[in-house]
Amino acid sequence: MTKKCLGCGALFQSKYPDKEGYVALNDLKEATVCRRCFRIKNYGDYQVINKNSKEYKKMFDEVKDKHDMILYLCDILNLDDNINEINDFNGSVILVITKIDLLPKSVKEKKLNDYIRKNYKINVIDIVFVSSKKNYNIDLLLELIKKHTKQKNVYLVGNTNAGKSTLINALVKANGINNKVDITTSFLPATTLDFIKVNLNDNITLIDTPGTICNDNFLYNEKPNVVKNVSSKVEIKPRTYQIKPNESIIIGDYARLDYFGTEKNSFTIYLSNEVKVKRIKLNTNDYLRNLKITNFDLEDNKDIVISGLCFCKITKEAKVNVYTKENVKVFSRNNLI
Ligand SMILES: Nc1nc2c(ncn2[C@@H]2O[C@H](COP(=O)(O)OP(=O)(O)OP(=O)(O)O)[C@@H](O)[C@H]2O)c(=O)[nH]1
Ligand SMILES: [Mg+2]
Repeated sequence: MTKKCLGCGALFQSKYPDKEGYVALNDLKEATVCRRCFRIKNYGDYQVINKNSKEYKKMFDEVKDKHDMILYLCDILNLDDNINEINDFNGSVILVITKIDLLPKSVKEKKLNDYIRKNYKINVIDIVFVSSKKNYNIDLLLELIKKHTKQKNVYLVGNTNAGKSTLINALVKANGINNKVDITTSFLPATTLDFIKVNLNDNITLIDTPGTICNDNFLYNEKPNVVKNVSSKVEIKPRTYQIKPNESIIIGDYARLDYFGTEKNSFTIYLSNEVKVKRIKLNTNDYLRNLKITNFDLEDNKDIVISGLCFCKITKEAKVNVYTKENVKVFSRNNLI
């Protein structure tokens, strides 16, 4: 009988140590997780599995065609137009905004809810803001799932790292029936490799899916030590700068914002607390100016978002040049906060 890894969903195999699902032949009978999951869970060690992004896309498209309940997860720090793809799903969708513990507590859920409803035209049963880490709104989501699930299956979809596997572990724990579930989670992309079915109760099965890989996200092009550095683990302390015309903000070794305005402006950066930010006079140096440039001519109350790295709230109208690595998506949107 073919066995699947309970941590990542990969089929077990004993032939190729570098490929997904590897378990040494001697351990095959007893093993519940593959060697990669065992190492992530026990040593925080991570083995990158090179899976073709087409394979992920195929799995995602498969779920789009289903008429089951869908939980579409979006990390609050990664909110962008991609969530409009919710309307492509045949099933009924609950939008779950994750990692809400990373925003300052002063940010009101109602305001975020109104923002999403106003800025994205999505067809959802509800929007729920959760933190699996702080067990926030997990019971509320559990109730909604039980209330709206008509067929047995509930699929969790969304970008890689959105927190799907962490949320399933939290939902199952909160439900209190099946307490052996421990899907592998990690701060690096592409942790879950195949569908993983978890029975919530006799009527509902939660199905974890491998996250979509967006190659234009800062995180997906960086080495593990950089990903670790820029991934927020605790509440972000926003950093506000009163910027004068012809000043620049340097974000770690990753991005630069040059400000060309006519008057003083306020820039508030939401970024991992571990990344250093410096303000300099524009012409002090050319650091990071060799990177891709994106020009913005913004009205007042806009955010500049560097996908996967940070967002910067700018109060007044502004001309800003942003420098980032070539394939990273940079865009503006209305102020989220
Ligand atoms: N601060 C915070 N971090 C979270 C929360 N939920 C998940 N994370 C972290 O986010 C990272 C990704 O979580 P996963 O559950 O592995 O994400 P995933 O969506 O299953 O990712 P893939 O399997 O790659 O598709 C891990 O480092 C988690 O600890 C949360 O509520 N708050
Ligand atoms: Mg996962």
